[in-house]
Amino acid sequence: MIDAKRILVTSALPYANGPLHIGHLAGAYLSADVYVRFQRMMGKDIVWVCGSDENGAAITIKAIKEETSPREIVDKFHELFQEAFQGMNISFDYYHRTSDELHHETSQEFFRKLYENGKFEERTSEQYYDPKANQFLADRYIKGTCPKCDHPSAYGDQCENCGSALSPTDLINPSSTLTGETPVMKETTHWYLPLNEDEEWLREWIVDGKLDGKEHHEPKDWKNHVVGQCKSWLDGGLHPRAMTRDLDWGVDVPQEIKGAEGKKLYVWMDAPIGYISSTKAWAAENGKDWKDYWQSDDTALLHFIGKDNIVFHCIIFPAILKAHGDYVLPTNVPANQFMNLEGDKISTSRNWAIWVNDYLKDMPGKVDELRYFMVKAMPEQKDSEFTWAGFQDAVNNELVNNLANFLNRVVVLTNKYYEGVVPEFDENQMIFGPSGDDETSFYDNEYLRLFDDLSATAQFIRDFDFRGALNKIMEISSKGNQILQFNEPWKMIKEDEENVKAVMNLCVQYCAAISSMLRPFLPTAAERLSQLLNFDQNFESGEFVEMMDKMAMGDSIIEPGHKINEASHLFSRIDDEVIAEQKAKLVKTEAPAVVASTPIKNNIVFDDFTKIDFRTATILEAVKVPKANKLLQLTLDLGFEKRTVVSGIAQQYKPEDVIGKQVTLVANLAPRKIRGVESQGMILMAENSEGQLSFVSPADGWEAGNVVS
Ligand code: B3M
Ligand code: ZN
Repeated sequence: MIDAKRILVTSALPYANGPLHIGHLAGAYLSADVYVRFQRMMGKDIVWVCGSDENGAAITIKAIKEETSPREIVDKFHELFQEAFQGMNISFDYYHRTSDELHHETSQEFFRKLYENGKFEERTSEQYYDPKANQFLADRYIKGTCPKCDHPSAYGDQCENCGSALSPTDLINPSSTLTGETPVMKETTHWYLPLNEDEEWLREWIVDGKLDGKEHHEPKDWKNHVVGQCKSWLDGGLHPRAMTRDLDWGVDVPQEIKGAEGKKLYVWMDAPIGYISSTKAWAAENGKDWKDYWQSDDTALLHFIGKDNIVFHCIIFPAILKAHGDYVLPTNVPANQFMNLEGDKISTSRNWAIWVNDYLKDMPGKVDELRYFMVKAMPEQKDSEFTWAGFQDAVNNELVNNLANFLNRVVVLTNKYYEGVVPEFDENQMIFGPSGDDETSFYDNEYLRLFDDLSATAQFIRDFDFRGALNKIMEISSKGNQILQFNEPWKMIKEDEENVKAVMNLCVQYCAAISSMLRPFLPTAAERLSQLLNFDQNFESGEFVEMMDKMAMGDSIIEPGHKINEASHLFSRIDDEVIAEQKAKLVKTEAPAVVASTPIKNNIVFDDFTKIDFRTATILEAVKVPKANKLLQLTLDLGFEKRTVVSGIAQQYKPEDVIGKQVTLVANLAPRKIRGVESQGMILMAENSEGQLSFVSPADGWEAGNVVS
């Protein structure tokens, strides 16, 4: 359990290369939101930071695929992320972005400190290189078979299937994700973090909870699957890991360092430092000292992530923090496993996902319903499953038939019998408890039982067991329904009014308790329930603790005489048609080999085809078209004449790389002005499903000007 003076919570920075889906929510965001909202209710000094992860190959490859710039990609998704998080009531204290200048400065300061303290090993070695794309291949620029689990598409830095940290040279049958080419080896220099030297203290820290010989955290508080993964990496032996890359997008290696030109920080070095820069930005806007949260032993640091990020948050980032020396290490990394969808892995590339932005558009006003089911099905200890049928069942049979039914009956009956005024009651009044066992019990016993259930719910949350906590809240609601069922106030009102007063008063306390504890999970519904009870429970500064103290003393949460408002429904059923519509949207785009990524155009007749004059040609010159980052101006040799042609290949090919290339030209395409340049024809390019381009060329050394038919 966390009992530090301050709590700093981070959630994995989503890569700004694709929209958020429910798997992201299930991993690093919804669990953290429940935890942070609860700790705010407890009056804790807690800060929660996140931001968009805008560097690294994930971004640049997307930019190439969409024939645009990395800047346009990150701006698009940064905005989409904020819409999605706000829509789902994910309540970060600060949401930053790693393309921000403050982040670059923070990351460079960090790198400079490690460099100056001699924490890096500078190494020149042979690295995979794609001669066609003129690009060194690391991280997501290269993929191959994972040496650990045989997954066919492991990346150069990690296998997303088994989570293993890899290096490009670990991959079996590697290929360039830019051009598909088999890479060659080429010398380059990088700065390595000698993780092998950290093995011993990392093992003691993770397995024994000790750091520098002192107690750091309770090892049993860490999830078994997190410790298990870390142990297997440690047992496999850690190796020096390059902390820089040959890239043209990301955080520059501080330029005063010799050999830094053209080098960027490895994205998994700068991204976690994004937590620090986000905290700095928050502190600056809130008059706080960020060092109180990152450089003080009074702070407990918690990383909320998905299991594919464990190695980076439990091994690599802690090693970077330790190498710096001024920073705290995480007290816990309560990583979730994966949420699957309708029997298959969620997959962005195969469009097998429920996109958060789409859900918010399709299901307006159903945010708490999704939050409810996502917590209920949260992959806390093992992978879990989202099914639309399960979602509908949870909403209709739990939120509507259990929770809303109980709350509504209490508000309706209190208004009916007492005009909404919470009745006085006789403390010695005997009532049937929720178990409905024969002997009745005192009101006080039942009220104390409610207090115990609330306390148990709070402990589940502190233990990062959000499913257990939500289940407990629903159990309280079921008990409330049972109290009504077994005491039957609608009958007793004619025979034993004292009993009804005690029963209805107790049920109002149940409603107030549920409303308070629902707040971290279903903030909108909890707020609306507070309004129904006419009972302000904002709890932003610890009032929840006061409420629990009152209950422990046997005092009512809502005093007799308090007037509640009229009933209104908190949740409505979800119809089969709505579910059918959502399921129909789930269409997997299979791997390109199965379906043409672009449908075949309508048939033409042979005469149409003969009108086109295709010729072989050789590229003599190539220059970038000014202010057009996608275009190259080519000078082509047709043997009998030269042509100027403008082509949209600049994202993938540098001018100097296409000189001498033999291409196929559409020679009788009417000339047209493109960005002020007259283009006299068009060269043929093939595009694959990843958006990579390839020339359509005759055999090497072929004559220019030959007819192609
Ligand atoms: N951008 C997300 C991922 O691996 C990655 C997390 C960074 S947290 C510092 O899916
Ligand atoms: Zn693997």
